[in-house]
Amino acid sequence: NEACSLIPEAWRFDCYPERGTIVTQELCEARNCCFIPASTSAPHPSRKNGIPWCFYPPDFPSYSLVSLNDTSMGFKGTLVKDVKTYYPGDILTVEVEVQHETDTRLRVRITDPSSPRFEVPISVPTSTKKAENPEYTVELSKQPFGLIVTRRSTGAVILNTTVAPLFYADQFLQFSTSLPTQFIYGLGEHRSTFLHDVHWTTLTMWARDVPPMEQTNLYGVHPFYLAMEDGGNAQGFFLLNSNAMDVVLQPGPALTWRTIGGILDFYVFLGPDPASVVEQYVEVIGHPVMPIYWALGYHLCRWGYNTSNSTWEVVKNMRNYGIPQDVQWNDIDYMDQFKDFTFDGTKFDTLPDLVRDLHAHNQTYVIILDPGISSTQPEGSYWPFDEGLKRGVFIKDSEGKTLIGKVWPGLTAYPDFSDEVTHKWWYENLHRFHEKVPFDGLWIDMNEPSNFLDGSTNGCPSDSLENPPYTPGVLGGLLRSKTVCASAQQKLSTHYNMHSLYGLMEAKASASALKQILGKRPFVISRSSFPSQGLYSGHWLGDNRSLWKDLYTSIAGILTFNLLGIPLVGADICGFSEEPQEELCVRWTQLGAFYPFTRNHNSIGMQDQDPTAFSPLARTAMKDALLLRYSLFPFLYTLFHHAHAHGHTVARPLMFEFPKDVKTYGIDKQFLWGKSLLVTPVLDPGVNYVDGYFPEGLWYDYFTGNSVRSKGEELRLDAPLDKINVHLREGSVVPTQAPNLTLWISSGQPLHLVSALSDDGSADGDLFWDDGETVDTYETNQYTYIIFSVTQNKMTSQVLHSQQEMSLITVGSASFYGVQEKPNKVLVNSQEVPFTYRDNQVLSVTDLGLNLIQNFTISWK
Ligand code: MIG
Repeated sequence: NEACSLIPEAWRFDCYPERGTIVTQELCEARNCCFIPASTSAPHPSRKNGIPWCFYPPDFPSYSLVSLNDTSMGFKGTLVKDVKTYYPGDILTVEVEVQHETDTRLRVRITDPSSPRFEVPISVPTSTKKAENPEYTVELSKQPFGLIVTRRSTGAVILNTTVAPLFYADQFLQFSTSLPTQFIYGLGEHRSTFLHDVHWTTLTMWARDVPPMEQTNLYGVHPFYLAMEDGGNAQGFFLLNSNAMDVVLQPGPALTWRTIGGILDFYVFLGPDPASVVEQYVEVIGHPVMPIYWALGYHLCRWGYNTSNSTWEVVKNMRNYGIPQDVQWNDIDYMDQFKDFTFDGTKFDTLPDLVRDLHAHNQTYVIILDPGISSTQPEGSYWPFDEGLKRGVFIKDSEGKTLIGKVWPGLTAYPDFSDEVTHKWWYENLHRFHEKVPFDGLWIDMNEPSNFLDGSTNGCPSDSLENPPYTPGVLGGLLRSKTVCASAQQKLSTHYNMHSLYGLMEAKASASALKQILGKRPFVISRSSFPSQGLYSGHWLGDNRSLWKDLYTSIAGILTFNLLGIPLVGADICGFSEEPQEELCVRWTQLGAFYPFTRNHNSIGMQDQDPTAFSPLARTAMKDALLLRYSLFPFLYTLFHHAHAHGHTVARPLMFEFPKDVKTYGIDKQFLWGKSLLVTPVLDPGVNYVDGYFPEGLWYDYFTGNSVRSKGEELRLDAPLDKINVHLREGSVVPTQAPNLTLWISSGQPLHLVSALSDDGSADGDLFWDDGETVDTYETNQYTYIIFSVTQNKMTSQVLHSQQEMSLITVGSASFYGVQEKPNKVLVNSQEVPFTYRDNQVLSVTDLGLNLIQNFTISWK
């Protein structure tokens, strides 16, 4: 067929995505598709990552648009199709609704007008007024139906779904679009480079407990991408769907969404810069919460401390060595036979004392909780299960009986967090346990939910939920693989629809319970995640290994989650599984000091890897890295405020700040904090230097103030084992504090302001400050917000908001990098003060004692 061979390989859309079938010409043609063996790929690539041999012809039957009406938000049309596809449950008439929600946000919903289908139960903004000056235009192709969205200002195509047919069957919904360029990011949770590879990559989404590896579905699900257009504009796309799905990237460049349930409900974001795309996305899914201050301190954890006393020992050693630590954690070994809401009365008999000791030292304590509730305890001996059963909080099997799986405590039932009744029960459990062990935060693990069995002790029925006509490329090949049955029933819907929402809903229940118990901002770290997760928790990247490769891939993971609206994210510092290595652990602690969430965690049976376990040299290097983090707390805290208030990223890819510089697009060995601080970690063994890319401009060594001017080039930096390279971008002011053992202490210290002047002598920065733990201080005006700006030899602080009862810190000192000539005098609020000036153009003043909430000036002549 000539029409077939005219389709370039890069634009062939797979007509036979089923795995495990050798696609023959016969099978392919039975689907009315084109069959052309491709030289460079196997007939049925097991991971479907090659050029498809069987692909849709241009005239493949699809929907046509038969009517179109204006609505208050845009328009509504009806699509019909007369030929059924080879998937059962074809819905031959569907409705498409295009809503011009804002000038930079378009929403499209394709639904079944004859019967309601599952929709993801997260709250999204509702608009009632059509956008007045949309930055997009929407064009429809009638037959076959397709949607073309372009950027009004440049004509760039944002979405073009005419490239392949639309499918809308009960358990197979699919559409494809062209991409503006090959530069595409997001689509979590996967282990990959920050920049995705469009050369036939299938990214499967379905929450799964598995140590992160390439090309498989992992713990969380995030159907959102950000893509770059030629010229440096950015666009975003979000498919609001929780069913198991494949996302296929191909070199067209093009992308296919293939999901097995729900509806097609998606958002297009116009940016135009990458940061605005993320802001617009976060506006839809919800802004991440402001973390409690100590969440930004150093966290120490391991699986297998084995006793409360040995946990305590480490805490004491840390104090003795003067290494900062805010939070101590325990893993499942604190529990009595792995049962939630219990602790081992023998090995962990001193746990309550340990927690009291932590509190006495202004430190906090976090426990792990798994969702599985032991179902085999003698009746009357285990309240969580007895009471849960009574209240009907557990997930049911397809026959309505409590579904039983198996996790650490043996046989377990799974709380159904889609039910409010379960939230109440969860809260009561936490409340009762908190009376015994006054924990401060929660680590919710295993919430994919994980199951050591496939499905349940009774297996799963054989029905269309368990064996859908098409199964995405989930690890294990079955939806129930290492989780509960897809056919299980939850309050809101079947597990088939709800599975990947489990971590989100457990986080919601946990955060709300903690808030009630403690009356403070809840601290929750979750393994599984879904869009909106940032409203309730942070995330860690799961079971990495103590390998250099894993040190490197952690950066892409952290940047991706920042783009997904979950800025409080970190990887297990020094690696979870495999034995720790000293040099790696030092480098990892240096990089980890710049993870938004900084936790050292280790697997059971491995050698200790907390900083006190190493040689004095290594230990000191780790301590220095952590002190550096603590000194930057005011800056980091302010970045989290901007994430909360405006949807900004905290750990930020270079391309966000330099979208016109294509050389930054693939960078995932370096990143920024906010717009200002460039982190260039060592990621290789045995070296004392590191190469890093510096976008065009002036950069200052954070520690010395020495400047380098880059033309947009790679520079080689000294990096002995005790050093991590950190540079300040020209034009920034960063607030810091003298570090100490805990953030409680250091955050009471006077501020030191570091200004890195640009060529024209200007710089700006800001500070958000509050009591660190009260819920919603921003919303209820209990905070201070100050901007600092430097121009023409003068720094001005401007208090934009100050509404704080408690006593405030002072501004103690300031340094200015890039002051080109030695001043004759320096004035603070027009009073002359002593100063120092070094030949590397650094001007410093100390002993200022300035009241933070009064405007001040520092000037020099
Ligand atoms: O089946 O609680 O990812 O951080 O140490 C393993 C024990 C269960 C997996 C978590 C890991 C944790 C471990 N958990």
